Amino acid sequence: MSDEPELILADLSDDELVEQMKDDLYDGMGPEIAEGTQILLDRGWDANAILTESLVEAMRIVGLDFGDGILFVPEVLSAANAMKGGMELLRPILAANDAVKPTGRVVIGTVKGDIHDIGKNLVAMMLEGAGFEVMDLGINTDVEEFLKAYDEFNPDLLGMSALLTTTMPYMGVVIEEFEKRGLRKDCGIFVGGAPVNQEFADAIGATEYGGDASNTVELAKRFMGVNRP
Ligand code: B1M
Repeated sequence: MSDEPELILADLSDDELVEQMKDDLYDGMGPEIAEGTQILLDRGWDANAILTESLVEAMRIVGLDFGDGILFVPEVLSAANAMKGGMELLRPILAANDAVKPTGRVVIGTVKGDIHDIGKNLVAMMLEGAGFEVMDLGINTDVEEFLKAYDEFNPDLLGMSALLTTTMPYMGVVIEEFEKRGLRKDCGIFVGGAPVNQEFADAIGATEYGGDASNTVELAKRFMGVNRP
């Protein structure tokens, strides 16, 4: 048995709790992440601040250590699962905005070959919160699935996420196909994900590059204002 006193998350100050949550996410401690998230919510924290200051920041550190060979896939997966536990609590808050009329329709997916979905889920959640109707195609989405969703859902926007340098070129494949079929005039194409940048987005002819989830929502709202007065 350890002599260490039991750590009670609720006894920590806000700053201490945020630091502890970063450690816990790094260690893949799902229940502690859910508990910490709930405590911050109960203390009146904004859902966005909880996301950026604790969950996303912790995942950034996980990514750095993964890149440096300090962490391996199983540990990263546990961290990702722990993060999802926190996000589930934030989802209803980020997605709830009853006063908002439908702003537009979005089809979103992580592109073929790529199974990273945390950032894409965050973008989808926040778009929902801004009143967009979102059809989420999940991960590993190929061009046929994007086209089928376009036919079924008639979106104003198509969103693609890629986290790997090897999968980001596939966004260009999808854009080219939409272009070829003359679908671009009715549908903006947004791209994002950690390795994507403005230069790449411009090179493949995307309508917009979303650096993070809130910036993407702002761009999407602006796009709707400009294109659908
Ligand atoms: Co992966 N992985 N991973 N991984 N993983 C990265 C991306 C990596 C950078 C880690 C590293 O080496 N430092 C590296 C890629 C290197 C490269 O391409 N050059 C990498 C690698 C190599 C791999 C594997 C190949 C590892 C292996 O198997 N050997 C493998 C690939 C599997 C595959 O996809 N085929 C793999 C697997 C995994 C896990 C399954 C273990 C797990 C994913 C779990 C999941 O998503 N359900 C995982 C994770 C968690 C990561 C890191 C650590 C974190 C990603 C994340 O969730 N970030 C990541 C390192 C990193 O990115 N720093 C890494 C938090 C999230 C909120 O941020 O997704 O960037 P992000 O989203 C942001 C913005 O980018 C933006 O808004 C979001 C919120 O603000 N955004 C958009 C995202 N999509 C958008 C779309 C938009 C607009 C904005 O418009 C539509």
